Amino acid sequence: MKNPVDIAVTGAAGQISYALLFRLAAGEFLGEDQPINLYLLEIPSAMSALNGVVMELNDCAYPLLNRVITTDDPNVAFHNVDYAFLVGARPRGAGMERKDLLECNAEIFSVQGKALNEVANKNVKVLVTGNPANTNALIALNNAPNLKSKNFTAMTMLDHNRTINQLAEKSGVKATDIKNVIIWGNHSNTQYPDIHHAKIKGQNALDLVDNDWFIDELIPAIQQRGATVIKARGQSSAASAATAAIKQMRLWALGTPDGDWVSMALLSDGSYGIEKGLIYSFPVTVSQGEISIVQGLDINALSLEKMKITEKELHEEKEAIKHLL
Ligand code: NAX
Repeated sequence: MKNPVDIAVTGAAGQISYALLFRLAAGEFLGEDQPINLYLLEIPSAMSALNGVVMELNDCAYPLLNRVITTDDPNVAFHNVDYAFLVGARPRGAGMERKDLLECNAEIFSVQGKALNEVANKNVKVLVTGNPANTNALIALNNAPNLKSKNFTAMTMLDHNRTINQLAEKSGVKATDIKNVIIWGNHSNTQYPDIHHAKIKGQNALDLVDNDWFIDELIPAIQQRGATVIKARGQSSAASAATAAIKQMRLWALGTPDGDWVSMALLSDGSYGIEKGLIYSFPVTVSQGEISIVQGLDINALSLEKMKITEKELHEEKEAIKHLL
């Protein structure tokens, strides 16, 4: 048996974690020969609920689950961890402005960034799911000067998967027949799901589906998908978010398949003219744990306009919390 890897999950008593933890413990992330230790972080008022989740984890008698540690202290939760799923965040409360939401999450993610900096494994991979995910990731990485900025990504894999699914449904093929979709920008309703480079069974997607459907239906459907799920279910996406979190971290750890890319939000290096220093979703490939932004894609005027809209929103989010960076 391999040595256990240490995995932190924050917001561990929340609904995404309830879908995530059991699948991590079952081996869906790193495989069925990789034991894990789980470090679960919550706020004090949620510790009782978290203990209930741990009882259930233990009741599964998972062969791969070596140890479970629960805590409300980030310095304990991130001690030597190899992977950190930052799921927990403050939801928007009644009467809360967007700026207030950004600020109180900025506080949470600056504390967690500092703790990661101090106590995590220097190669820790940090995936931010908690919203506003891109800007939360920016704050965490800014508070972790001893870690490489490429150790931080925010999650746009759910948006990526949603786009694959809608394109597969529209063209009557399986999700595995779809390749090379892209989510550009922010995990918000300004994101730009782009299928100009997408392939359906190897053929250009836009030769097979109508351009008007892409513009008038697909783009808004993906931008609004989170709200559509809430309307139907009465709660936000949880199992699909957990699936996306496992997929993003797994591909980051083990590499992307040949001939395809995925979308991840990471620190912009200026690729495609996007402002450096924003956490922006790009098409990426991963090899040996290193993420590379796919270069050289043709960007038409429509795409450029939409990429700039979501860049502007991220710029404004960064401005709103600038004093905390
Ligand atoms: P829940 O409200 O069910 O759970 C969040 C948990 O985080 C709670 O148990 C809370 O006590 C905990 N928490 C709050 N502050 C914390 C802190 N400082 N340290 C540790 N734990 C803390 O939310 P859930 O549905 O699980 O969603 C979690 C986050 O994911 C939300 O911010 C949500 O908006 C975001 N999402 C992001 C998605 C993405 O694609 N990036 C999609 C799904 C989801 O909407």
